[in-house]
Amino acid sequence: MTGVTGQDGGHLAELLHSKGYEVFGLIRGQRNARREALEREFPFVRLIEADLTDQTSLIHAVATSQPHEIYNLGAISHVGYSFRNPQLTADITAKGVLNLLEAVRVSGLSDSTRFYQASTSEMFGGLDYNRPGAGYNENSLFHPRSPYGVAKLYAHWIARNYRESYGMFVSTGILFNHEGERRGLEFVTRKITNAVAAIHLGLQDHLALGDLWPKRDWGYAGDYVRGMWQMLQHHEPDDFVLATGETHSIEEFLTLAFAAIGETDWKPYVRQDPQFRRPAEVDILLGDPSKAERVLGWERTVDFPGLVSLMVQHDIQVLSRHA
Ligand code: NAP
Ligand code: G4F
Repeated sequence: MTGVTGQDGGHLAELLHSKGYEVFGLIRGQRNARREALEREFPFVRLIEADLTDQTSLIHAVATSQPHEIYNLGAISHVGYSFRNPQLTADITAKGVLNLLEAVRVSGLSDSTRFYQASTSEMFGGLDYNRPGAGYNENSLFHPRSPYGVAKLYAHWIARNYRESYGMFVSTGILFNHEGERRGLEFVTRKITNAVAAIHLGLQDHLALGDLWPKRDWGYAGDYVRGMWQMLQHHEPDDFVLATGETHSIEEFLTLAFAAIGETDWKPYVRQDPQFRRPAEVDILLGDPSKAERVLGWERTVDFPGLVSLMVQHDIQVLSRHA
């Protein structure tokens, strides 16, 4: 897998290990603290040095691992960061996928390797004209609103193109936001739960955020990586939406997160800071996961209140150790 140091990479490494897989994870950069942390947490993952922008390293990684399944999770995945670094985002999040698909093809493994591409609900864009009432599904219109969304749309179509052109087993998962205890602190849910835990422990007195009205379809990452695995076990490659079918605003997330520490009003603790606003916003995301439920038997174990509570409790535990 690529992206083994990320949120989904951690959940997926655990899942594949529990199923008896030999797991190889691509890691970039020089030996550092992150690599050591990864080696401590997942001693069973065999690390290969490679970067999605470096074709030779990917060919080497494919030759070393001879993969039956590839999960391409590596990307610049933060939407705000992609506005500040659009070219880097194109190189990694878009062209990186092409580099990896080509590495498989030139290695002669097109017929034996199954490939999962991490597509995203950001490709839909959440604008009035393309917003279906029952939620976006696999046939909905795309209108990406960020350099990240545009790069992912290229990645999505090049993945589908390799399926159609070369008959490769390439499946795409169009995943709506998924969160949890491994979520990066730069994403809004974890930023909130980490701050709520810090406020509860007296380590912080407020939290600065951007716009609070956007709505997201938030699920639990552990459930979503199981869906990725199910896509590659299916008898044919396809495209699948994973979502909860519910959408909530950031204000609703704040209400539940502060309620978890006994605070009924979050407003005194939250300041708005324009630096966290984006040049173009995705107003509302709502997904329709009925195809994945019907065809793959995919199901979720964590609901929205359960997700918020799990994250706040986790962050209180982590911060208590350092308080
Ligand atoms: P994440 O925590 O941000 O992890 C991203 C991973 O990509 C990290 O392991 C990072 O490695 C790696 N990466 C970045 N640049 C790379 C490069 N040049 N070469 C190789 N690897 C590189 O993301 P996530 O939340 O786990 O998401 C996994 C994938 O699903 C991403 O592609 C994301 O865009 C997509 N997705 C996520 C969601 C969601 O809600 N989480 C929804 C839809 C789609 P470093 O540690 O070295 O930076
Ligand atoms: O947590 P976010 O940064 O996630 P976003 O932009 O929805 O993207 C995530 O989900 C996508 C799937 O739809 C993935 F493809 C992508 O890789 C990533 O995992 O922001 C959520 C909302 C946005 O409307 C943002 O403007 O929260 C708003 N927000 C308000 N204040 C903030 C903040 N977002 C962040 N990160 N930080 C803030 O302070």
